[in-house]
Amino acid sequence: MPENSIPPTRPTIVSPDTHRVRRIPPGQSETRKWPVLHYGSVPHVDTSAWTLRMFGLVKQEKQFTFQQFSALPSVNVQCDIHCVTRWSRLNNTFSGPSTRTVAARVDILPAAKFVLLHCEQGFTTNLPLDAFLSEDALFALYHDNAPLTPEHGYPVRLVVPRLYFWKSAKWVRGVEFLAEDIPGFWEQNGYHMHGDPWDEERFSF
Ligand SMILES: Nc1nc2c(c(=O)[nH]1)N[C@H]1C(S)=C(S)[C@@H](COP(=O)(O)O)O[C@H]1N2
Ligand SMILES: [Mo]
Repeated sequence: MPENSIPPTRPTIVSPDTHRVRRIPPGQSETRKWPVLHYGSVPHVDTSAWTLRMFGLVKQEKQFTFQQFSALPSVNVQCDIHCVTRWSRLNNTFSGPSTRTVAARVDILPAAKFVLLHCEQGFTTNLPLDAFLSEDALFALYHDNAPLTPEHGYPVRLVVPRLYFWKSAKWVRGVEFLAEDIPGFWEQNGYHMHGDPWDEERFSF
């Protein structure tokens, strides 16, 4: 892009849940702050060594460098987020390539029905492929027009607004396409395999 050209505007996707009359799911309370929540420590990620690997049930594996990934067409997603620890934060804008844009860069085999996200330091989380590919799901590089901070997932995190926020993997490094649903980190510790906040799918027991 020439230096003085206007940056391309990103299309805005409004998460369908923001149109609900009551936007706070059952058992949740609204917070204006943005709490930080994760297992372990905040990784230091060097974008010159960063890659995103797409593997598993795909015709051919694909790996993006950070430069390639951040050049993908981006969207803004306006959405609400809901942590299973009972806070909800309304009216967030996340920006980055949609999961559909990223997934379109590989041929996903028909047998693939689930994904497992792989993150720095071995964190994983699982979700159905159709939830991963929902219209308001993206790989976010920005929140409210500022780059993600290290504690919120810099350089790239997943955001799937219509599932509990633990599915929104921070510091993501890989997407594995699977025929069977394999429990990720929190899911192995009793959290729900699906995690719909409107049905309070908090735990799997
Ligand atoms: N890599 C990684 N991603 C993660 C987690 C984690 O432990 N590691 N925790 C999840 C949980 S439980 C929540 S609620 C959100 C919190 O994101 P935030 O700290 O940006 O609010 O990140 C999710 N993504
Ligand atoms: Mo969470």
